[in-house]
Order: sequence, then C-alpha cells, then structure tokens
Amino acid sequence: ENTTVVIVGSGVAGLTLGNFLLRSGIDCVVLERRSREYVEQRQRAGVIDSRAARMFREWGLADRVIGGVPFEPVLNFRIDGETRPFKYVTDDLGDGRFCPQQVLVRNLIDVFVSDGGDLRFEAEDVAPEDITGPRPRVRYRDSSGVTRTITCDFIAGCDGDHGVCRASIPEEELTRHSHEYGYAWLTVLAEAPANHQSMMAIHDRGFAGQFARGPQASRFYLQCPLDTAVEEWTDDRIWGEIDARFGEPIAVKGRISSKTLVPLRSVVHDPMSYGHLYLLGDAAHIVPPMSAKGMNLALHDADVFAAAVRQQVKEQDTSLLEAYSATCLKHVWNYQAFAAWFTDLMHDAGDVFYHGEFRRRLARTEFERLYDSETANRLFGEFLTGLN
Ligand code: RFL
Repeated sequence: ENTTVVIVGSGVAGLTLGNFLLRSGIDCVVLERRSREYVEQRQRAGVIDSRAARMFREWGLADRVIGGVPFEPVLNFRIDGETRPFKYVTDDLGDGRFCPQQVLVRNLIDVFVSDGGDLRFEAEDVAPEDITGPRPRVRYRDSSGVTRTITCDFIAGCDGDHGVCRASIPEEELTRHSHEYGYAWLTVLAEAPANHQSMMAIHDRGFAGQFARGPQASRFYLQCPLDTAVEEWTDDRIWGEIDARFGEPIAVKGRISSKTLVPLRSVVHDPMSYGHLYLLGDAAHIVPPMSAKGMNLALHDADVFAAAVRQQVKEQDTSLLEAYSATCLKHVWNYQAFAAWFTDLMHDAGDVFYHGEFRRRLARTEFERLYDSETANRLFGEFLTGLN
C-alpha cells in the first residue's frame, strides 16, 4: 500500500492535519490505536483560542468543525474568597470558542470520514520503519489481526506524549528540555453546572479552578502535592476543598465521574523532526494545563505542517518542510514562556507551602499589574487569544 502521508494518532493534531491534507488533494492514512467511541469521548481541553479558530476559517472548515460558545474576554478570579473579574483588552474579533476537545474531535472525524478520508481505528503495534530512507514505511496490525505495511513520503507523529513515533527516533538525535513545577493538579469532572465560563481561585490552601463543560457539568482543578494519591481524595474532601478555596459553597455538588492526577510540567523536544518523521502536538511538547494552550499548539503544528507538505507536493519546494521544526519551536517556546509565567503566578500567589513568602509577594504584584497597567493587560490578552 502507498500514500503520501501516514498520520499516527487521531487526536486534534492528527485529525486536523488529515482534514487539511484532504482539502489540498494530498493522500493520507490516519492510524489510531483506540476505537472511535473511545477517542470521541475522551474529555480534555476546553478552549479553542482565536488564532486556532481563524486557522480553521482559513482552511474553510470553521463552520463544520468548531462547536461551543464564544469565549468571553473575562476571567473570574477569586482572590482569598473575593471575586475580581478581569476583563482583557483585545483587538481580537472574538473568534475564540469555549468548545470541549471531544466535540472538536468528533466533528473533525465526521468531516474527514464524510469527505472520503481514510481513518483506521484499533490499529495495533504501529511501527515506523526506515524513517531516514527515501520511502519510509509504517507497519501495524489492523482490527482483524492482519499485519499491514504502508509506504509513504512522510510520517506525521501525532500520537501524543506516550506515542510510538518519538520513541522511534534515536535518543541522541533529540534534546529534551523540561521543567517540573513541583505540584500536581487533581482534575475532577462533575455534574455541577457553572454560572460562568471559568473561575480561578488564588488561596493559601492552593489553586482551584472551575471550567464549564457544557450546561450541566464542570471540570474542577485542585492544586495538590506530587506525592498525593487519587484514593486520598474522597468526594467529600474534594467538595470541602473546592468550597474553601473559592470561599463560597458550590451550589450543586453533583456526581463526580472522574478523578485524575496531572503533574504540572513543561517539555519541549528539539528538533521536531528526524528524517521523514515529523512530530506534532503533545508528541513534541507539553505545556502545563494552566495555560490552556496544549490543544492550540497542536493545532498550530498541524497548520504549519500541512502548508509545508502542500508546498512540497504541489511545487516541489521543500523550504517550508525544512523550516518546520524551527517555525514551530519558535511559537512553542513563546507559549512555554507564557505558560510558565501564568502557572507560577497563579500558584505562587496563593502558595504558603512550596515557594514561600517572597515569591508569593512577587506573584501578587504581577497579578495586580494586570489590573493596573493597560500594557500588561494587553500582553496577557494577546497570549490568551493566541495572537502573540
Ligand atoms: P492527543 O489528543 O493525545 O492525541 C494523540 C492520539 O494518538 C493516539 N495514539 C496512538 N495511535 C496509534 N498508535 C500509537 N502507538 C498511539 N499512541 C497514541 C492516542 O490514542 C490519541 O488518539 O494529542 P494531540 O493531538 O497532540 O493533542 C494534544 C492535546 O490533546 C493536549 O495538548 C490538550 O488536551 C492539553 N490540554 C489543554 N489544551 C488546551 O489547549 N486547552 C485546555 O484547556 C487544555 N486542558 C489539557 C487540558 C490536557 C489535560 N490533560 C489530559 C493533562 C486539561 C487536561 C486535564
């Protein structure tokens, strides 16, 4: 079997790339380890920033793939139990959307499949081969247990942080830059309607966040120590901690359907390619969830890579492909810097355990500057909308 691009992974990066290639008339096959049902129900991010929304519009897909409601340019901070709404100044046209990641994923799958895209679920033991040769291959076992091999020009590694693509690059070819923040988030999905799109608490018990996930549910985040275990977090303890950090009780404390621990960290792999294998999204970089940029960076990579492949296939011009890693890394580092700043700010400002009083006062000063200085406000808004 032959194609131009084999895409490994059908998360936001892989599906977006697949759709962009399909619209450019470039052959591709998407291989996904999980089932369609699993992928369509995986709950994660919730914010499509303005840059990403515009990107879908430029590729003619916005109407078909973007769901959700417009993003309000207001963040509801609760500081030591007091509400401090923060409005950011923006030249943005209000393109950003509060759209659950699985809604975007579901729409991307529907559009890809109905436009004739080749998407194969339950592909096991995916293995990139001969990635530095002229015609690399991807071997896998299909859902009926038959081993298949696809020969291609390019492999797009869109298989996340634990995928097989990055692991198939010799270790000495990649540099891993990483930073651990020293704490984790307990992330909780609950049947608890939110009366705002987002609320974020700075409190001496630690950070807490609530983000609407549709009209009836919320995702909550609670800062906690790295060595905590999910089992230590009973529903009662979770609700008690949320009420304490927000400084007011959550009105409806519905069923909690999932609890996970996410250590906060930043990771960048450099370069984002090796031979004919290119890494996109979480396979190449991780940002702390505080920034709400992980999905948006994955979308940016897909945009850059699709345009580069199109230029190579249509005009035999390899310049964009050669620049792929450098182009993406410049953008990634810009948002890593933002993510690290915002993560430190939101945690240090309430922190009495981790970094101490000096960092706490610095963080509070930076926080106040967002309200006091229009320049600081604008820069923050530029990052939130993704237009920096
Ligand atoms: P994905 O979405 O993880 O997709 C990877 C796909 O590859 C498949 N796969 C394989 N397929 C074949 N063979 C293999 N060997 C394979 N190994 C893996 C997987 O099954 C999967 O389908 O990566 P992608 O496309 O790079 O997208 C990245 C985003 O999903 C991620 O950055 C965001 O979810 C991060 N994130 C957030 N990002 C935002 O922009 N805004 C947010 O508000 C936001 N909130 C979050 C988040 C991530 C969170 N977690 C999971 C830590 C909140 C949370 C709690």
